Amino acid sequence: MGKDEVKVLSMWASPFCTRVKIALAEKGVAYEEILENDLFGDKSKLLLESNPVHKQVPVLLHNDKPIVESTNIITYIDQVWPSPPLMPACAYERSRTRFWADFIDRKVFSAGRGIWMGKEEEQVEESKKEFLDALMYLDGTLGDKDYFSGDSFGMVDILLIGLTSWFSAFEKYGNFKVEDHYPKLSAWIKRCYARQTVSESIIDSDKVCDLVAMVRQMNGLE
Ligand SMILES: N[C@@H](CCC(=O)N[C@@H](CS)C(=O)NCC(=O)O)C(=O)O
Repeated sequence: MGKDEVKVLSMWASPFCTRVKIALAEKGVAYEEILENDLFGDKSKLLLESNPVHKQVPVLLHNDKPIVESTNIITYIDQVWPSPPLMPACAYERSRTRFWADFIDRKVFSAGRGIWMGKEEEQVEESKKEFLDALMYLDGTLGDKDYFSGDSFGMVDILLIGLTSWFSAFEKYGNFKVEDHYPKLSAWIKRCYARQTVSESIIDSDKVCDLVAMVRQMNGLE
């Protein structure tokens, strides 16, 4: 095969795109980022053609072939560029990784959205409980380890850390601090942010808070 051409269709505030960027950085794969300007209005022809079902970013274009859905993209990246591996070697640990990947995909971001988009106090409290409960399980499985699979940064770390740039917004509108509830998880976030692959890809949480405030305003929430 000739030289790999890798492109990421992306949007600056998307935590799902952050995941893909971190995975590529971990693998040392150079890529071109193509930013969508108006994800909620005028989507690009390239995005609509590459992800006709969901019409969402991220999309990885590997030699012009589209791969969609961030967790699926990272699995693909790990198979095409195997070093360093993001999945554990043992079948049992791999199955646990897939379980937590699915758990994060189902629970974390949607609960967080419920906090900052909640109309009634009750809805916000319900989402806050859902979010903190999800983190409780994640904190439990992390335990005293440096990373979710032990000593090395891997799949579960990437999937969760990508979402954390939105946590300040969840904290602001839910009136809580993750650190007060889960110091180990909080230390893990700092540990991950100290990695260059994460710090160069992660979104500025202040900018996320500004965006969230704007979306709330547009929806008559403030
Ligand atoms: N499950 C998807 C979620 C991707 C997603 O929600 N992308 C958002 C940006 S953060 C998007 O493209 N939204 C535009 C839309 O839904 O029309 C993944 O993991 O890739």
